Amino acid sequence: KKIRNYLLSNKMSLFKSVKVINSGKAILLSRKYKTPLRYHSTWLRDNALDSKTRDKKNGQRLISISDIPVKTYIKSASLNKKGKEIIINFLPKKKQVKFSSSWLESHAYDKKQNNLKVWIDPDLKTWTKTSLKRVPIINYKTAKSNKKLFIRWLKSLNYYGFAKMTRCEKKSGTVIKIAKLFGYVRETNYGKWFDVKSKTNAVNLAYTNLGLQAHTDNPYRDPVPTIQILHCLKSSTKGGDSKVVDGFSAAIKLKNEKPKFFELLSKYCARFEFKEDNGTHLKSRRPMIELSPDGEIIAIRFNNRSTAPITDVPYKDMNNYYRAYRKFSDIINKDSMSINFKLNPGECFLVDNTRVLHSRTSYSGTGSRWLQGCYVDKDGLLSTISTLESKR
Ligand code: NM2
Ligand code: OGA
Ligand code: ZN
Repeated sequence: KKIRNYLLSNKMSLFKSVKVINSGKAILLSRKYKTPLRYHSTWLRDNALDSKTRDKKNGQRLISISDIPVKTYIKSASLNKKGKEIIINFLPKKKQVKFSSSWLESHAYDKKQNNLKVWIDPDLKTWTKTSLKRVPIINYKTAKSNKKLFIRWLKSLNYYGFAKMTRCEKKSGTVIKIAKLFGYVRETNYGKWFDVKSKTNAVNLAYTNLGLQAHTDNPYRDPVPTIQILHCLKSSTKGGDSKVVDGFSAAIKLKNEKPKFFELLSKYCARFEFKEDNGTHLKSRRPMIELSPDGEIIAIRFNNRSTAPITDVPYKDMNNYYRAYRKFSDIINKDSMSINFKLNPGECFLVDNTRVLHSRTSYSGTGSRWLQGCYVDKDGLLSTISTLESKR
């Protein structure tokens, strides 16, 4: 109990000792009440924080891997400042480096192997209709004036891959103003922003009044746009209702119910394509469920309208691949998976387009419906969250 209380009350550990191990090829840092941590000599040398290794102004690394001798080893290591600092002496290239113990701890890699084969970033929260209790929502004015609420909302957008904004202006181009609150617009062949309206001779089915099955945008693009904003200017038609579905949640459900199907959709590349007469011809070859090399679900690509003939699944697996595709679609279309709403003028919603799918029902010819959309890069969103948080 004493140990538990200690661990709960102290974010930082007490560092007990540091030992050179493995003939100088590594150190072992012992901590009170916690497992020890090991670090290799080359790793330590590469990550030194002194001004000859890292530029004082911008923090960028000044040395390259070839500047570090292959035979780099640790001659000695000791704790300093009551365990708060570690001093390391390297050879054969003589060099002394100091690390703060807490820095080493927060950059530890000597962890228990993650035995989960498939996993999702623990900083994200997957959801379904019933588990997403409250849609992250903010009004435009608050987003501009209240840092604390704005950061919370941005974090939720990343956490759930979905958020709404209300009381935006009902003026053309507002979607860009919204984008610029946190990031940079990604211009594409559709423009910096685009009108989603029913048109004759539409270059894209999004520009008709047809319903659109839940999809991620632009899977034919490489890289895909990562955040999408859709802002409503007019909505007096019947229909045109919106839906969003967490694709990561759908992928996990598929894996639980049909692990073989999950494997097929993540192992084989699908193909996506989009062609327009104005000189646009986009093609990509990527799986519908993309995993990182160590099994993290990193992206969903799902778009019936733009899936090209799939030619990278061998004959023996194609039948099952289509069964898997159908099953994934069934899961995505389930009522229990989606949040349904109608977007009103002045409102917009944002999705992480690498993860959350969106859809609309078909709508009537009477009345008018006008949305404007744009794409924003997610790295900028994450960067904004990170810098706003560290400023606070
Ligand atoms: N628009 C709205 O990915 C898609 O083709 C969906 C995208 C045309 C930019 C529609
Ligand atoms: C789109 C889209 C949804 C809508 O333009 O990509 O999915 O509600 N539109 O019109
Ligand atoms: Zn779309």
